[in-house]
Formats: sequence, C-alpha cells, structure tokens
Amino acid sequence: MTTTKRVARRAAALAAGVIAVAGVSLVNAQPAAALPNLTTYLSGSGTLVGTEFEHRNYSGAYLSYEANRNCTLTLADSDFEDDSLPSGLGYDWDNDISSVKNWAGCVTNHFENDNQSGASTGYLLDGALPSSMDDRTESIRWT
Ligand SMILES: [Ca+2]
Ligand SMILES: [Ca+2]
Ligand SMILES: [Ca+2]
Repeated sequence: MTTTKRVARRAAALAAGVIAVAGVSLVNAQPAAALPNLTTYLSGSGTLVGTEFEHRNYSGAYLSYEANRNCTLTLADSDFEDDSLPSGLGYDWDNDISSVKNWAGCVTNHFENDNQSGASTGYLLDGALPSSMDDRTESIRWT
C-alpha cells in the first residue's frame, strides 16, 4: 500500500469514527425540550392568582394559575394548591421554577416534592425564589 493510500484510508476511518460517535450522541441526546407556556385551572377560571417563571426576573416560559376567586386575607389557610406541576410529551415543569408573581391578594409557597412536601420557600411575594429552592419546585400552595 502506498503512503498516500494509507493516509487516505486512515482519514476515511477517522471520518467514519467521528460520524459513528456523532450518531451515538444524536441517538442518546435528550433534546432540551422547551417548556411550554401553560395555564392551570385550580378552582374554575377568571381570576389569575399566580404566575411561575422558568427563569429569574419573570423570564422564560411561564405557568399561569387561575381560580374562581381571590385568596383570602388570612395566611393560616390554604386557598389553592397544585399538587404536581404539569408535564407531558417531552417536557416536565418539575424543578425549573426560578421566579414568581402573585395576583388576587395571594402569596405563594413552593415545595421541593409533590403534594406540598419536603423543603419549601415559605410564602413569597413577587421575585426570585431563594437560591436554596431555585429549580427545585414540584408543588405549590397559595394563600
Ligand atoms: Ca429555572
Ligand atoms: Ca424537586
Ligand atoms: Ca388565605
């Protein structure tokens, strides 16, 4: 085999290797599915009670929550709950929320796990979630 041929074969083998590796990575890679903007109805509709955002500063995708009334003044009750954040084909809102806005007299508590369990933020006014709970929320309570 001439040196030229060897070099050509080696180049072809290298190219094939790169393609194979790229093929594997394409098969295995989970596409970073964009989170969809969604509205969840907690107790009917018509009153926006909270908006949750993927990123800080109320940016990225958002989750809107509607109910059929405002939150009550007392913080001792639980006005509305989302026990499990929405998920679907190729997306899951779990562990993505980074900032929150409140409406209709509500404040919002964010929990680490489903069904208002695990660590929580405590009731928050508008703003970023504390860094200890950033991208960790799986359920929510409004009061
Ligand atoms: Ca986030
Ligand atoms: Ca979590
Ligand atoms: Ca309340």
